[in-house]
Amino acid sequence: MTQDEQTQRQIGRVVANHGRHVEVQDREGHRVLCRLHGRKLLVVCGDEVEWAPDGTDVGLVHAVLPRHHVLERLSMTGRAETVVSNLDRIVAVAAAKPTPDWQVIDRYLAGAEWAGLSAAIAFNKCDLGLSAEDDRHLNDYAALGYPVVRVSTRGEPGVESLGQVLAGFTSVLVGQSGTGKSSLLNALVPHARAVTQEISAASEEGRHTTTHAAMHELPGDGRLIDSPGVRDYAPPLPVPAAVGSGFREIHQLAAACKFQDCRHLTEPGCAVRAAAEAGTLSSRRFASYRHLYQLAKEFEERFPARRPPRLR
Ligand SMILES: Nc1nc2c(ncn2[C@@H]2O[C@H](COP(=O)(O)OP(=O)(O)O)[C@@H](O)[C@H]2O)c(=O)[nH]1
Ligand SMILES: [Mg+2]
Ligand SMILES: [Zn+2]
Repeated sequence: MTQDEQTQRQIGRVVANHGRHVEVQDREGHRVLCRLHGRKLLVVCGDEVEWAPDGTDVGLVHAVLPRHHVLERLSMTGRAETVVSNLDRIVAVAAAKPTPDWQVIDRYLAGAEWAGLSAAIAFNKCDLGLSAEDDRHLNDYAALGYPVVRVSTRGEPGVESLGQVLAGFTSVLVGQSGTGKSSLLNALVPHARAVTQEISAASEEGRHTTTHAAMHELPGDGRLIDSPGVRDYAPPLPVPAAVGSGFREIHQLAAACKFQDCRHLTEPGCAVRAAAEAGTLSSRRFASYRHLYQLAKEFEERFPARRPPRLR
């Protein structure tokens, strides 16, 4: 590296990721399109990077600085793939339409617990009404201590409550396609102009309009990342014995199980199963736990060399 290159290197933040190109925001808030130096460099939205102008309008990213909290997903090969980095909070978005998949929400929440990330839930499209069942699920999450907001980008109740949940944090919107993540971003950040799409009437499923993660500055304080929707999300799984720590109430109940290493499946004296039978633990949450436990077991058997993530 020449002296000249050295002095030109600066620290910036990746605010959009287009594959081999990324947009880096410099200290003055200007966005610069950059190429990645070397094929091995893996960069995600939210990364702090060392970059330098390379004499054209396009800059060059040389290195990624150490990341703190990250959102990861489990790949088909059992690996953890980083989706976005340097986060404070994930906001799981569900909506009156398409029909909510609460198991996916539970997987996001469990992943957040394992990763040491704070998590909130936004229920969008309340203008379409809120079923008694969805309302009950939302109340259950609020009782567990997760911030829950009911919002709409089309009229009442608006998005102010979500703005309050996001203030001062770097957050990412996650959840099924078509729940209105990009619309929420547009409502909160007037100049974001994220692309949104009609839900196809035939499948009731949103199509993936958002193709890459992008970060926006919230008015006031805080940053918000819109992410591509996923049909089926799973976080990197810890060893099966640690799966319970992704479910706050199960983690708490487990202290009263007869066996310290209780998996809450068939063991006698299981306080978790007893709570599910008595109705004090949501049977749906318990089902989500068992599902993730099985998945963790499967991955352990299929990928014995895999290193499960360390819990935070
Ligand atoms: N009725 C209603 N429709 C909404 C609301 N928010 C978004 N939509 C619609 O839902 C569809 C999917 O929105 P989009 O933001 O692309 O969802 P994303 O896939 O989660 O980013 C679009 O047709 C939006 O206009 C809302 O609050 N109420
Ligand atoms: Mg979108
Ligand atoms: Zn138990």
